[in-house]
Amino acid sequence: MRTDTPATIYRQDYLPPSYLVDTVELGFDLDPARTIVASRLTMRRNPDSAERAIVLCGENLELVALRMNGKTLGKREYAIDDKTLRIPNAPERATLEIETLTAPRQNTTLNGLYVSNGNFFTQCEAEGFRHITYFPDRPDVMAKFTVMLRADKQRYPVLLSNGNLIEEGDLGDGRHFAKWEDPFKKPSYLFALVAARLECQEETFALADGREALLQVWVEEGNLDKTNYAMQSLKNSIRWDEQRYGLELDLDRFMIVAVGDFNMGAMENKGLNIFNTKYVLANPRVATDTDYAGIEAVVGHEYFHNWTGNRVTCRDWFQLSLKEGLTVFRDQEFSADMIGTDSGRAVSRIEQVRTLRQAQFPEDAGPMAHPVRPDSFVEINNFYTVTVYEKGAEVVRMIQTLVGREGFRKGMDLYFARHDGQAVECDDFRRAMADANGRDLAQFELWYSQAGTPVVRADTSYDAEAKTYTLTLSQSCPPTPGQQSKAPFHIPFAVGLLGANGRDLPLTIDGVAHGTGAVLELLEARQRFVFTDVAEAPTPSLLRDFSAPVILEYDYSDAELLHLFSHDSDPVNRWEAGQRLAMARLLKLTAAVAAGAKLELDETFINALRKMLSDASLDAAFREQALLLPSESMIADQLETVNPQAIHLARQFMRRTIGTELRADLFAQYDANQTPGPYSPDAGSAGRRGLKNLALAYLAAAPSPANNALAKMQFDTAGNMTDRVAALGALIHAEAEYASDALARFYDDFEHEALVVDKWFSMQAAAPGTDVAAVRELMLHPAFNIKNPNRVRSLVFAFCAGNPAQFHAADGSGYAFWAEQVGALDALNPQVASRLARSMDRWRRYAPALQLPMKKALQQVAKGKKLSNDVREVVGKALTN
Ligand code: B3K
Ligand code: ZN
Repeated sequence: MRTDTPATIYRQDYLPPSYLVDTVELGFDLDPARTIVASRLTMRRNPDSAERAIVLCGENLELVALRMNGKTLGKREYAIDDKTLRIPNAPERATLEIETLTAPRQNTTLNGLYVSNGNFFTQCEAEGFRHITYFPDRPDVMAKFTVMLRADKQRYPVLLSNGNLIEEGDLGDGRHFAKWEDPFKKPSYLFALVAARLECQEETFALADGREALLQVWVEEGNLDKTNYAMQSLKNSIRWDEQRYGLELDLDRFMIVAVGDFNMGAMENKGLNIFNTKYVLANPRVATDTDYAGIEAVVGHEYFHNWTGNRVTCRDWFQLSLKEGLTVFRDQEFSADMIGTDSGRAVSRIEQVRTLRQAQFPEDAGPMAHPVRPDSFVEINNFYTVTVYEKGAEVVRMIQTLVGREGFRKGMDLYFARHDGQAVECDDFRRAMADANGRDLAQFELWYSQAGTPVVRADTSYDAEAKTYTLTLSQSCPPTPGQQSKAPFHIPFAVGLLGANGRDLPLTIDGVAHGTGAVLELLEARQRFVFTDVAEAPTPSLLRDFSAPVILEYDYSDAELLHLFSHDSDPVNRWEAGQRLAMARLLKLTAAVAAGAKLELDETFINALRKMLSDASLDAAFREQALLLPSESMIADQLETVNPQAIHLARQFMRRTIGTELRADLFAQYDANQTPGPYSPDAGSAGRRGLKNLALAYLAAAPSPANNALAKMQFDTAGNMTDRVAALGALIHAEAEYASDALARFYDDFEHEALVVDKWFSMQAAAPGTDVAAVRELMLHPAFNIKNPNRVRSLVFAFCAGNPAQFHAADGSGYAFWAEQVGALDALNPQVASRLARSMDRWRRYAPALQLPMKKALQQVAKGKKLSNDVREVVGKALTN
C-alpha cells in the first residue's frame, strides 16, 4: 500500500523481460509466523532485450541472503526498494540464490502465501508470487519449477504443489517433506502450494491415449460426503476436452483443493487447482441446483485453462481475455453440451445473455468501461471483470459464428500448433482463427480494442408488389473513457422471418438461398439487406441466439412481440420477446409509481404469460426463463434517471399481479412439476424444480393464507436445499408470520455448514424488508466474519449490490455504510474492498437527491490515507469518468 498517486501501466509500454529463467528450485520451511523461502534460479540474458540488469519483483518480503553464481552480493551490487530488486550489469548467465522471510499468518489479503483455518494456501495470479519470493513475476517468463516443502507432520500431513510428487519422507524432528516437480514450463502466477490437514476422494481415470491419471479432490475433514459432484464434473471435463477439441490431460495427476477463505471462485494452478469451497462442496442437503451448476462450470473452467491459459499463456496482463474469454466460452459450451438437449442449450444461452445485461452492459456504460483487451490499468486485479470474461467469451463466440464450428476447431488446432509453450497476445488467437479459415478478421479486432456496447438499430420495409423485404441495420457505439469515437464493428447478425402462421419463411438474399436462418455480416455504419421472394409481410426475428453482444433497437409492436413470444423457432428470441413485453410495462409502471398514478397491467400480457406457463410442449426450464422478469437493475439501466424505490414497487406490483391473476395456473404448475424420488441435479429435474419454485415465488408475491401455507409446507418437508431455500425465500418475501421461525430453524439446522450459513445471511441481506440497521445487526452475529470473503459477499455485497431499494435509502445511510465497509475491508483485503467499491459505479445516473450523498461517500473513501491502489483506482475513476 502506498499513499502517493499510483502509477498507470500502459499496454503500449510493453518491453520483453531482460532475463529469462530456465529453472526454479524452491524450498519452503513452512511456519505460520515465519516462513523461510529459499529460491535458486538459473537465468540467462534475453536476446530480445537491450536491458542489462536482472529485475526481480518482490513485495512485503524480508531479504535474508542473496548470492549470484555462488558469491554473496554486497549491498552495492544490487538495488532494492519496496517493489523491486535490481542487479545491474549481470553476467550472460546467472544462478541466483535468494532467501526471504514472510509471515503467512499475518497475510489477510489472501494473495501470495496465507493461512486459512490453520492450513497453508497460495494464490499467485496475477501478481501474488512476488509476495512469496523475488522473481521476474510476469507471465512471459516461463520456467520449470521444482518445489521442496517442509512442515510439521502432525499439523500439515498433506503437502502439495504443482506437477508430480517425486520424493517424500520424514525429517526426524517431527517435520516431514515432499518434493514436487512440474514437467512443464510455466509462469509464476501458476505456482501453488498447499500444506494442510485434509482428506481426499481419489480415483484413477483412463485418458483417451491409454494413460491413466490420478484425480483427487481435497477437502477439510467432515466434507468427504460433498466431493462427488466435483469429481464427476472433473471427469466430464477431461472427456469433453478430449472429444470436442482433441486436448488431453498432460499430467499423471490432477488435484482440486477446496479452501474456505478465497478471494474469487477458483484458480487454475498447473495440476493443483485451488477452489473456493463454494465451487466444490455439494450434496442435496446443502447445495442448490444453482450451486451444482456452478460447480460443473467452474471445475470445467479451471480444467480447460490447462490448455487455454497454461500451455498457451498471456504475454502480459493486458492479454488476460486471451485465456479468460476463451476459457469462459469453453466452459459455457461444456455446460451446454452436458445438458444435452436443444432447449437446454437455449436455456444456458439465455442465462449468458442475462448475465451480460445484468453486469457487463452496465460496466461498459460506466466509469470503469474498458476494452476486452484493456490499454491501461493501475491495479490488474481490478480487470478481472465481466468485460474481460463474459464479453471476451462473446467475442470468441462471434468468431465461431463467423467461421462455423468446424472452422473454429481448425483455428484452435492451428493456435496450439503455433503457440504451445508460449506466452502470446489476443491478436495471435485471432490470427490463428483467420489463417486456419482463410478469413479476414482485421476489422474484427475492434471488438478487442474498443470499449462500449454497440447499438444496432434495425429498420424494415416490405414491398408487397416486388415481394421484397428490406432490412436496414445501422450501428453506433457510445463514447467511453478515453475513447470518444468508435469505428464500425464487424457484427454477425443472425435473422429469421416469421410468417403469419408463425413458421419461418425461406430466406433469399442476392439470389442465394439461406434456408430459414441467415447470419448477416454488418461491417459498415449502415447497411441494407434485401430479401427477395418474400411472400407475405413478415415479423422479423432479429439478432437470433443473441449473435452479438449489442443493444438491438427495433420498434416492435406488441402484436409482433406476442407473435414471436408464441412462435419464434429461435428460443432465445422467443424469450427475448417476452422480456421486451415485460420491460415496456415495467417502465410504464415505474413512471406511474413516481407520478402517484394508478398501476395497471393489461390482460393481453397476463394471458401471454398464462399460455407460456402452461405450455406443456415446452421444457419447464425454458418456461421458467420466459416467466422471469428483468431485474431491478436491468430496469434501472433503461432509465435516464434512476429511482430505485419506484422501480422496486413497479416490479413488485407486476409480480403480485401475476401471483393474483395466474393463481390457479401457478398452483397447477406447482403440482405438475414436482420431482418425487431421490434428488438429482440433472437439468430436467432442476428445470422442473425451477418452474415449481418460480410458481411458489409468484404466489408469495401475492400473499394469502393458502399461499403462505404452501410455502410453509414446502419448507417443513423439503428433501433438498433447492426446495428449502425457495420456500424460505417465499416466506421472507411474503413477510409471512412463520418467516422468522423458519429463519431460526434454518440456522440451527445448518449452523455448521459454512456455505449454508452464507445463504442464510444473503437471503436476509437481499430481502425487501432489510434496511441498513438490520444489516448492521446481522454483522454483530457471531457467525459474521469480515475476514472471510464468502461471508462478506453474502451479507455486505448482497445488501449493497443486491438490495437497491434499501441500499439507496433516501437518508443516505446505505452510502455511509458502504464507505465504512470499503474502508474496513481495504485495511484487510484490498481485492475484496475494491469489488465492493464498484457498487457505486453508476452514481451519476441517480436522482439528484441521491447523487449528492453518493458522491460524498465516494469522496470520503477516496481521501482515505492508507488506501490501496485497488480501491483508489475504482473510486478515482468513478469520480472522474
Ligand atoms: N484465473 C483466476 C482468477 C485470478 C484472479 C486474480 N485476482 C480464476 C479463473 O479465471 O479461472
Ligand atoms: Zn479463468
